Amino acid sequence: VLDDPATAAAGIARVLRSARERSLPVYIEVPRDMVNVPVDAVPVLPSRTPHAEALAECADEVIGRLAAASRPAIIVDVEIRRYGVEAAVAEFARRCQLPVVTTFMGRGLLAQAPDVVKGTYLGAAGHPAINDLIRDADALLLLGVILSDTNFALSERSLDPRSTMLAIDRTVRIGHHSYADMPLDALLPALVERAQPMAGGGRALPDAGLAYPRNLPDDDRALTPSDIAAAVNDLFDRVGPMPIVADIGDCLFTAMEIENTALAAPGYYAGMGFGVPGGIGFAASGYRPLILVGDGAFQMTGWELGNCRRYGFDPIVILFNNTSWEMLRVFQPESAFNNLDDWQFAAIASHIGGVGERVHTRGELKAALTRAYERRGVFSLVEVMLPRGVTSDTLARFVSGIKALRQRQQDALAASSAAPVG
Ligand SMILES: Cc1ncc(C[n+]2csc(CCOP(=O)(O)OP(=O)(O)O)c2C)c(N)n1
Ligand SMILES: [Mg+2]
Repeated sequence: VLDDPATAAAGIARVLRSARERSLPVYIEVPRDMVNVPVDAVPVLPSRTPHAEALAECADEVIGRLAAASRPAIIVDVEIRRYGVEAAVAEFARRCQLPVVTTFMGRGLLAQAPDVVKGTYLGAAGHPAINDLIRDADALLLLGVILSDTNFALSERSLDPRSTMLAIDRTVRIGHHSYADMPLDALLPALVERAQPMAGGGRALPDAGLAYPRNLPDDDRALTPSDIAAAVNDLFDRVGPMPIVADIGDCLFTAMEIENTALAAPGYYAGMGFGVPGGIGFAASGYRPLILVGDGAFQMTGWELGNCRRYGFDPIVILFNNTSWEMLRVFQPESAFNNLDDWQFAAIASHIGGVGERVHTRGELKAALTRAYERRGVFSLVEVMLPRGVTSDTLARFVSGIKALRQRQQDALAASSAAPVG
């Protein structure tokens, strides 16, 4: 709060440095009666760098632990983007021959480094090979990883300090000690400098679990969400990857079955309605996005597509229309409020400046996606009709994982209340 003109400039400088260093929003509050008070010029403060000896000790320790492990692995999350170290992480992993996975919220990171990214860690909901890789790791380096349920709810391991090294929020925690003032943009260059092929690196992973669906047959079979992933992978194989903006619902789980490409989604708070407006924001930055959205979320904010004509934006929108809040139904099938009406979204598109097509079969989806890709200057809405009760393979694993977790918790509760007291 800028309530003292004598300290205002220093305060503004400190807060702006923090915004720059952390790539996070900051707040500066100006009281109404202070708006016109003159203050000193605001200096640009230099970024803070860690103590050189502390940095060397920290980097040596990280390297030492990775080198001594027989099954080391790296998990990355959003902070490696905020600190601008994605290329350095890729370089480090390459030189050490270490496998890298992203978290759920970090999906889309390192899209430029497909040789190092093995996939996304979703615990029991993900590919079994990725789950095994992380569950069995005897040294785990977590770079910029947010320890939240969104990332680790279905994890089949505890992140115990003996085998975990966590660099987040300008601190590196190793075992039971930590290095303060150790931001990723200082740590990564120090790690790259020390990188060397590791004894436990270069392990081959079973490819079977890692392959994304492809080669969607051109036939009259009804569609499933995972078919949409296959159709998008086929399109990307032909025309190159597009950035994806996804809403909440099965569309986000389906996105995990699409090749690793730039992905924006409301993973942390899971607020529905982000997809279409988020995609328009993406289009405003000059890229043509692929927007994935469910019919429930489209009911909320889909109409914003009407703004595309004014700006000449031409996003491709794939609408997963299962006439359902399917993500809720999978946990509570008995609740009829999950049934939504058929609003005929594709038919509305032309009235708000776009082109809509409704598809029911695999062949229709392939053809409609190709037409959408070739159509420039207007938005394209491909409304994919899906039967209620059919989910992507990833959401199906997520649901069975959550149900198993709940069961274990209930069993543990029952066992503890049955135990004699004292
Ligand atoms: C603003 C908001 N309201 C409610 C929810 C709870 N919620 C999560 S998923 C979901 C259903 C989404 O339906 P839809 O967009 O059709 O996707 P589907 O689950 O059918 O794939 C709901 C209601 C939420 N995450 N955010
Ligand atoms: Mg739906």
